[in-house]
Amino acid sequence: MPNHLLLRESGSQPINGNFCFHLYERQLSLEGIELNVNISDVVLKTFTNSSKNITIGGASKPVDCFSKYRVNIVVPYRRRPEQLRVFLHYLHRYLQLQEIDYRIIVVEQSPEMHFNRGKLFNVGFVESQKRFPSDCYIFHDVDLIPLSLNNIYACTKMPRHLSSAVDTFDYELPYCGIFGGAVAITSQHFQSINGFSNLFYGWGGEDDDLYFRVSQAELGVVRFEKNVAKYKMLRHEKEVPNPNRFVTMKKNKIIHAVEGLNNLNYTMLSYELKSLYTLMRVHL
Ligand code: NGS
Repeated sequence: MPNHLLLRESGSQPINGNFCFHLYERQLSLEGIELNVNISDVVLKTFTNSSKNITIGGASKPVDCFSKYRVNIVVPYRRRPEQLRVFLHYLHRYLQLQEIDYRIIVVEQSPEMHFNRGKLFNVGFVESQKRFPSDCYIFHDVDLIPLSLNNIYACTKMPRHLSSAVDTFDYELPYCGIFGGAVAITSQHFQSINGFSNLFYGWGGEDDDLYFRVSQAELGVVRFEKNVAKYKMLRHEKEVPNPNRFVTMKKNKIIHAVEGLNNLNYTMLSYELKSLYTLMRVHL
């Protein structure tokens, strides 16, 4: 499996010391970072105060070795504080165990419109590339928790569907083109497919549309085996599906090249470096 993973920007070398060995070489386990699905504000504050090596804005990298993998993790968000707390509490510890050089970026949509997951990812990508560029992105839902440490949070040569074995689907793929949840893709590939569509307001379709874009560009998709790509989905009420999603998907099959990153518009309402994440609040 490690051979499939792309190393961070070519040419990067540790200035002092050595590359990290990472987990597949050390066989650590998740012991010690068990998942707690009820994290209060107080618990998260205690975690923040006690956690070492997370810099303001929610970035971290190993201190005693040079990580082979550097990634920006973008999380679209609105009104799910309980899940965000659980996600941050778990994911920081998980990524630190994996010895990844990472930053967590939360992109929060203002209340006026229906939630637009794809567009929030596009904004997170564009804004992050301006401020803290990375060759590798993970587009990640806040309600998904990776359960195997071997699911290294890095990019592969082909775009990777990370969350292909989710507990709510009995760890099976519900259909072969499913491409939602958590996806890793290089910046170069993401740019080449013109990102996500901006047109999906409401639940559903934007991830299938991304799969279409990736297939059209013949990039291929990779998934790791079931016991590696295992996730727990945190409980939440089912979102109301967007009734227009099939029409939009059909239309996008023609216009995807001119609809996405290249015609993205939004208003940044605020930009804040929180202790455990970088927060971008946007109006779409
Ligand atoms: C499909 C949706 C996807 C969604 C997937 C799984 O039906 O956007 O279900 O959803 N596609 C359409 O509606 C066209 S889940 O059960 O994980 O919420 O990702």
